[in-house]
Amino acid sequence: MKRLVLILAAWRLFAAAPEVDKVEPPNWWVGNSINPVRLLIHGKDLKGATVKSLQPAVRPGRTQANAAGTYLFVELEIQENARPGPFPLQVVTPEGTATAPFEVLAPLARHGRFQGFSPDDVIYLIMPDRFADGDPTNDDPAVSRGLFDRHKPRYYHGGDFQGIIDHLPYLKDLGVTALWLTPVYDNVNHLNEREKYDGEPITDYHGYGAVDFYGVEEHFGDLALLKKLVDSAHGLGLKVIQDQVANHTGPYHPWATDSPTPTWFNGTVENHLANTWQIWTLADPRAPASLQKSTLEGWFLNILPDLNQNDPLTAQYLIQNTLWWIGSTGIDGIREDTLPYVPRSFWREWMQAIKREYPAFRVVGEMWDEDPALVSFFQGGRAQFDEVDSRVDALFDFPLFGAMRRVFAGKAPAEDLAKVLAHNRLYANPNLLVTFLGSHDTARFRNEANADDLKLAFTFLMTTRGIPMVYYGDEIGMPGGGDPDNRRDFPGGWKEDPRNAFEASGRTPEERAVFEHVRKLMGVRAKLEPLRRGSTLDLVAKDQVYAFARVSGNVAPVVVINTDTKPETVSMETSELPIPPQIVVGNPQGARAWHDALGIAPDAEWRDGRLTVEMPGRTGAVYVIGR
Ligand SMILES: [Ca+2]
Ligand SMILES: [Ca+2]
Ligand SMILES: [Ca+2]
Repeated sequence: MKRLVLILAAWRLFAAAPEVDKVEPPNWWVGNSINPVRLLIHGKDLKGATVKSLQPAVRPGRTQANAAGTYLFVELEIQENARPGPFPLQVVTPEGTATAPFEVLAPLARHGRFQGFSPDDVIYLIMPDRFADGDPTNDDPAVSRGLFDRHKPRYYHGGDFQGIIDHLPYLKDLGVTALWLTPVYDNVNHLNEREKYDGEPITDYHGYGAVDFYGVEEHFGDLALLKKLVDSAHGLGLKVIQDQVANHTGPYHPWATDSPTPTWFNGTVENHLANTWQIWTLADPRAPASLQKSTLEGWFLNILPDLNQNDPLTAQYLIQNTLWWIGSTGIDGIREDTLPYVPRSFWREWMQAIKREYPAFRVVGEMWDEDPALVSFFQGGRAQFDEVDSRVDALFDFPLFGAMRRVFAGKAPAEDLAKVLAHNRLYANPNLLVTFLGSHDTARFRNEANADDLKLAFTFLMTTRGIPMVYYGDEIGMPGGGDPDNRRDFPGGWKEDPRNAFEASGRTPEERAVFEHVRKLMGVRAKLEPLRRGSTLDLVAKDQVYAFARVSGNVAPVVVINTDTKPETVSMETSELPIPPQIVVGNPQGARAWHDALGIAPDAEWRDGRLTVEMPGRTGAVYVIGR
């Protein structure tokens, strides 16, 4: 008995008052669909702590700490009558009391925010570090000194939110309607020694290595500037899509060595599976869970801690984090990284939570595979064999990406485009696929094809079904091989650059030609509703020609693409096109000029039910009736 008293006395001697240094989320809204919200408090000596509120309108519930006493979960119910403003909470143990800062926010303002995206949009992908440097004072911040060097392809180059804000008018003029920024989470403030490039450590300038899911990377700006970016974009009629990652953290996230629950990650730093990328097993009814395990739970590159969405506390943390970013910034959509490596049952729950709070909001998931049968499995809209409907709205069209790259580089017949689109039936909604010619993860198309090939590919991209996406710099035909060469700085984004390709006068003749073509295409797509919303009717699909109509109501622009270097006479049967009868009535000869809305190809002639055109080599046209 005496001994026990001594031990207790010693414990009391060493036990210290609780300390709090972080609360996630730092604030929450009155009237939110998630209520109570579950806070994750970080600090010291939190074991056994209870949480008290000074006002009855905010009611803390049960608490749960980790064994180390460094993390404390507490549910917080926010009553409708809670007054917006600072609402510090008291974290109490027998040893003392700490204050946990928290703020109650007024109900969300929704007008012009959380808009979602659709085929009416053209997305523009920006890596914030590589687009434009609007604020040289954050190039080499005090907290993360030494990560900035424009001569090193995997160091920070100085691009930031202000640079994007400064160039919104450029993007508006180009004709894009939505911006996708690669992740803006706070990434590690020192060199990443676990990845090497040319034998040297790198930086996480790309943003995919979060160390704080509620923080903003200091090289880019802060939360207030991100909000300003979104508001400024909205002011010009541009939407913003945030890149989020729920599959893993960066290698240096503090959770990696001190996790909030024992099952926060799949495995530990010392003992985990490596990812085997076998996505196909996830869509295979015959594959046992043991075969799928390394794909769902394996760590990327064997170093990125894989979050365990089957831990209900992890799942709720991730869901609240997503809702918090949306509500805090006003963004319109999410591009979700590494989608297939997370259980689809989690995505269902996550998507339901998003739509409950933001009904028009949309998500596009990264599901990188060129097999439409596999990609379509991951699109929401219907339950698959496992009875799970992921509810994920959109996916990237990697199958069409692959075909476009081959066809327009002259390595495959034009017919291959139609063959990929023939798989539309596999998707719950093929019109919500995001179509693209390249991204930050692929070599640039200009690297393997000439400017004319690129222009022709853009003609197809901007006229086929789906939501087109343009990778920054592709609109001027920027070159660049695989990562990191595909992430060069946009010329003119830095004051010291020798020329400024954001302005016509700073572009080379080739850049000007590509830019003007892309700009014109976006204008025609905006003007011709069927190019965005119409169904697709194939008219000709053969070795060097692909022709199709986009049909909406009684309007049907006809797109003709000749991938051959020689001119080609293209004759199309049009009996299934909804040509307005008054056109025929007003023209007793039955002949009618169709002209190319792009102003490139000669007129097509419609006679006796056939549309015929003499298409020049390597040319695409969008035919519409009359002038
Ligand atoms: Ca900067
Ligand atoms: Ca940082
Ligand atoms: Ca995973």
